[in-house]
Amino acid sequence: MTDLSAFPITRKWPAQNPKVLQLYSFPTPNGVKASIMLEETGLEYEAHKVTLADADVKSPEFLSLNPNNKIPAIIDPNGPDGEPIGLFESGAILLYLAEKTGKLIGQTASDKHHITQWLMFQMGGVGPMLGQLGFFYKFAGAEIEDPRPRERYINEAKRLLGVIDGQLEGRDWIAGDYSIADIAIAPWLNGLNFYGATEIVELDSRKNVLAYLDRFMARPAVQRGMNIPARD
Ligand SMILES: N[C@@H](CCC(=O)N[C@@H](CS)C(=O)NCC(=O)O)C(=O)O
Repeated sequence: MTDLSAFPITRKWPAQNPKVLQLYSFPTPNGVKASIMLEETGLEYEAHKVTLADADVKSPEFLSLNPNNKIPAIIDPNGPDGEPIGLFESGAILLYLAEKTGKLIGQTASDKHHITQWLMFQMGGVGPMLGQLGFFYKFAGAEIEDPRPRERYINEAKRLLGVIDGQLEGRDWIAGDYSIADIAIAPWLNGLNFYGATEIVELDSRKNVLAYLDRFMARPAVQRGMNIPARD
């Protein structure tokens, strides 16, 4: 019997089946990267709902797995060194799952590096910038009178959309074949709908991005992963 008792998070979110991978997440653009990847690879897993409320994401049990209090995080009871492994940061989780399964990370070493490059572009650019756009355009920051932060992130979002649109010219997916780079990027593009920001960033003028998003959202694993764990 696999024993996950060394991971205090399992006291608040007990594993029903400790032999399978444990996902701690919520269906946000960062959270669904992990669930979509798990659905795409067909790995067996159990999803635990960790809401963004302090009582969950800042609980001592969650912090024991991710001291940075952010979803998603995982425990794989079948880690690479014959021992369970806990991981946080969606990009690290995507790379781990891709390497574990040999899926969605390309065929050659060059493919892998190009996919990693676009994954990092999402982690360092698209995610943080669109996240700030959401704050200053839809959430609490929208009330700030000074227009400069809002304009900064609107302009940055537009610029990033231009980069993605250019890269998608003549391509179905961002780095050749469908990969973890797409699983990282596309949920954030979809998040623009949630922010009510598609018009302000002129998404309609980015025809390659729009077609890409449709292609991504049509995948059965994406449709399942977008709602895991269920919000209620
Ligand atoms: N760089 C992190 C970002 C994760 C992140 O920002 N998660 C948000 C939800 S999308 C969160 O858990 N926020 C809770 C908080 O900050 O208290 C990753 O990619 O995993």
